[in-house]
Amino acid sequence: MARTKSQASVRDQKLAYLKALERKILWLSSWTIHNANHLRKSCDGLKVGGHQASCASVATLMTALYFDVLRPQDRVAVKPHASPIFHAIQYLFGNQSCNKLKQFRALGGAQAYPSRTKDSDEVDISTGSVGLGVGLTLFSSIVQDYVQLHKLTKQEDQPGRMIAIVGDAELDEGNVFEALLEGWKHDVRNLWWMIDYNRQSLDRVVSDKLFQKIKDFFEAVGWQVVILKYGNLQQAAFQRPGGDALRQWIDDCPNELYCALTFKGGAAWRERLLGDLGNVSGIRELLGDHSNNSLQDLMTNLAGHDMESVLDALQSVDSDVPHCFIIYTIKGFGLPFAGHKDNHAGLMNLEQMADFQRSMNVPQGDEWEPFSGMDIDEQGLRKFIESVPFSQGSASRRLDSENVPLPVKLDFRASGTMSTQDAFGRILNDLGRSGSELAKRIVTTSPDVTVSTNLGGWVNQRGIFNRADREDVFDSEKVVSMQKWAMSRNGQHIELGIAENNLFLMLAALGLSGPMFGARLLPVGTVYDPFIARGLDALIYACYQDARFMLAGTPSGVTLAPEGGAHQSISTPLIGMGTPGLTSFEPAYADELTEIMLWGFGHMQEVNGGSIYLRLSTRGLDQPEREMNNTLRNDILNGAYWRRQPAANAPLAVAYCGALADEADAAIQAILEDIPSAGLLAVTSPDRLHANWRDTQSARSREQFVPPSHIETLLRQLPPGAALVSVLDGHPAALSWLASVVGHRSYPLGVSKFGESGDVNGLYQKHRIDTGAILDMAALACLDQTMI
Ligand SMILES: Cc1ncc(C[n+]2csc(CCOP(=O)(O)OP(=O)(O)O)c2C)c(N)n1
Ligand SMILES: [Mg+2]
Repeated sequence: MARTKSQASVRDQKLAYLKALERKILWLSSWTIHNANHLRKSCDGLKVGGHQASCASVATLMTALYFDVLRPQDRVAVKPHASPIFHAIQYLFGNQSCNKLKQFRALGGAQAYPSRTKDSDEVDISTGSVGLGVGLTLFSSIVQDYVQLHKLTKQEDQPGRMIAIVGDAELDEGNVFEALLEGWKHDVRNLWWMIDYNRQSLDRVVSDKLFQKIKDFFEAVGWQVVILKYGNLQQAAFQRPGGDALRQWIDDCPNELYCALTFKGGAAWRERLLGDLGNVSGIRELLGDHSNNSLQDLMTNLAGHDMESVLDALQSVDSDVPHCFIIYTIKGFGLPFAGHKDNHAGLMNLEQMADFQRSMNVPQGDEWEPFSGMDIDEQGLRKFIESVPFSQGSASRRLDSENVPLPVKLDFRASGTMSTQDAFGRILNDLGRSGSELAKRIVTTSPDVTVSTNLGGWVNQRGIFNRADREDVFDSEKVVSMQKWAMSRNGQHIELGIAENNLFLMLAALGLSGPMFGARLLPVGTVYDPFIARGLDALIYACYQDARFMLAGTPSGVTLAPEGGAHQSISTPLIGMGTPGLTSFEPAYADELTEIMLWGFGHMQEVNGGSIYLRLSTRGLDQPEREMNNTLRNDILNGAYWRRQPAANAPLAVAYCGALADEADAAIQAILEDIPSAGLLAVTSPDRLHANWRDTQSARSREQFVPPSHIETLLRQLPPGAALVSVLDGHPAALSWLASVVGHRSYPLGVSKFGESGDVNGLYQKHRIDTGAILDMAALACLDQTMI
C-alpha cells in the first residue's frame, strides 16, 4: 500500500513537471512566432508568418512524447506547422540556442518547417510538404527491420519506434494511403502515427465523422486504432446526472459548431447546452456548477489537451503492431483564436499577446528564460529534464556508419550492340554474383518495374527481402521462368507496388539508413523515366534530407518508340539539372555507365556527396572498341569529351547526349565531307557540366585566377563564333546553354512534345532529332555564318 502511495506521488510529481513544461512550450512557441512577426526588424516588409494555432493543438502531445515517452532510438516526423514547438522543446533540452529561436524564419535561424539539413537541433525527419514526413516514417520502419535482420546493426540495439505527428488534413494526401497499403504488404511494425484531430485544415473545418473513416482505413490494413477523445474533466462530468446526455451531445455536435462555440466561449456553450439539453435532468445543475470560464475549460477538455489521458494512452502500448492514435484537440487551444476557422495563419496581436503573457505568468523581460515564472521547483525540473529517456543515449542522434569499400574498377566489359539499360542490369548482375562488400550493401527497389528495368538478374542473385520466408511457388511447381521470386529476410531487393511516391520515400529511408540506424546502405532504385514526375515531390524531398541513393530512370525519351506514347519523358534532363543533391548522367555507352556507377557509389558516401540519377535507354548502340584510360574516365565523369576534336578553324561542332549518339555520329560523318574541321562532342552529364561552369563563374566573380571549368576547357577548342548544334532525346534546353559558355552560336535540337507511339526512325524524324534534322540545322548554322 505504502509503495503504491509512493508510486502515486512520483507520478504526481512527474505530471506536475510535464504540465509546467507543456505551458512553457506553448509560451515559447507562441512567443517565438510573435517575436519574428512583431518585434524583429524586417528589412523587406514581407510577412514572416508562423502558426501559433497549429502549435497550440500539439503542445500537450509533444510534451508528453519528448519528456516522457520517447527513447533515444525512436525517430520522429513532426507535422510541419509545429516547428516552433519542436524548437522550443529542443531549447529546453539545451539542444537549441536562444538566438536561433529569436531568428526563427530568418537566415540562419530556426527553420519555418523542421529541417534535417538546415536546422541545428537534430531534426530526425524533415517535413513541410504535408504527407511526406508521415509516409517516410513507414518506410523507415521497413529499413529498420532490414538492417536489423541483415545483422548490420549492433545486436544489442533495440528497435526504435518510427513516429509521425500528423495534422488531420495531411490525411487528404494520397501518398499517405499509398504508403499505408505498401506498409500492409510489408507487415510493418514499430510505427506510430498520432493524428492531431483538431478538425481544421488551412481554409476550413473538416468533414464530420472523419474519424470513423480514418479508423476504418487504418483497421483495414491491420493497424491498432486508439481514439483519445475526452479529457479527465469531461469524463468526470459524464459520471454526473445528465452526463450521458452531455456525452451524446458532444458526440453528435458537428465539427463546425464545436469550433465556433469554442471560439465564442463559456456563455455561448451555456446558451446552446441549455437550449438543447435544458430539459434533461441534471444538466441545469451541471451548468450551474460551472462559471463561464470553467464551462469553457470543461467543453474544451479534449483528451489531446489532457496530459494524463495522453500519457495513459501512449504508455499502454505493449506491442510492435502499428498504432494510429486519433487525438481530439482544438486548434489554437489556450489562445484567443481557439477554434476559429480562420486561425491557421492567425497571429496574436500586441494586446492579445500581453494578455497571454500575463495569463502564462511570464515576467516582462523574461520572455526567453526557460524556467522563469513556472511556479515549480526549478532544480527538480532541471533534473527531471536531464533524466527523461530522450536525454539518454549517445551525444548525437545522427549515428556514424563506416564507408563501404569500393573496388578500383567494375569488371564489366560490353561488346557488340547494347543499351544502357541492359548494361545497367548486367553490371548489377555481375555485382550480385560477387561476394564484395559493395554488393552486400546494395539494396535495390522498384515500383513493380523490376524485371522491365533489367533488375531481374540482380534479384535472381540476391533474392527479395521479406520479414517472413516465402517460397517461389512457380519455382516449386517447376513452372519455367527466368525470374526467381523467393522472399526471405536475407533478400536484397525490396519490391514495391506501382506508386512512385513510395519508391522515392523508400529511397529516402534507405538512403538515410546510415545516420538513422548506424548502418550504411547503398540503395539503387529503378523507375520508368516519365514517372519520375509522378513522385517528383517525394524525390525532391528525399534529396532535401540528404538521403543518398542511385536512381535509374529507364526507359527514357521518345526512344522507347513503339512502347512509348504516354510513356515518353521530355523534361527529366532538366529535373536532373534542377534538383539539388541529385547529380544526373545520361551516358550513351556501357563503358561510360560502368565508370559513372562506380563513381556514383563513391559520391553517395562522400560527406559533401549526394544522390545519382542515371537517365537510361533501351536502344541498343554499337559499343566503341576502346580502352578506358584516366583522361577518358575523368572526362566522362566530368560530363563531356570530344569524340572528334574540332580543328582550330572549325566553324561547327555537334554535341549529343545519350541514345542519339548514332544520329550525331552519322551527321558528323556527312558534315566532314564538306567541313573536315568539324567536331563531335559527347555529353555524358549536362548537369555536371553546368554545375561546374556555374561554380567556376561564381568563384571567378570573387577571386582571380580560377582554372577553367571542364566545359570551358573543351569548348575553347572550338573557335568563338562557331556554331554548336546540340541534340538529345529530351528537352533542348538541357544542352542549348552550351553555346554561351565561350561565345558560340546555339542550334539546339530536342523533344518538346510527346505522346505518340511509332518506330524510332519515324519518331526521330517527327521530333526533328534524326540525322537529317541535325544536318538541316548544321546547314542553317553555316548559312547564318555567311550572312553575319
Ligand atoms: C503538399 C502541401 N500542400 C499544401 C500545403 C499548404 N498547407 C500547409 S498547412 C495546410 C493545412 C494543414 O492542416 P492540418 O494538417 O490539419 O494541420 P493543422 O494546422 O490543423 O495542425 C496546408 C494546406 C503544404 N504545406 N504542403
Ligand atoms: Mg488540422
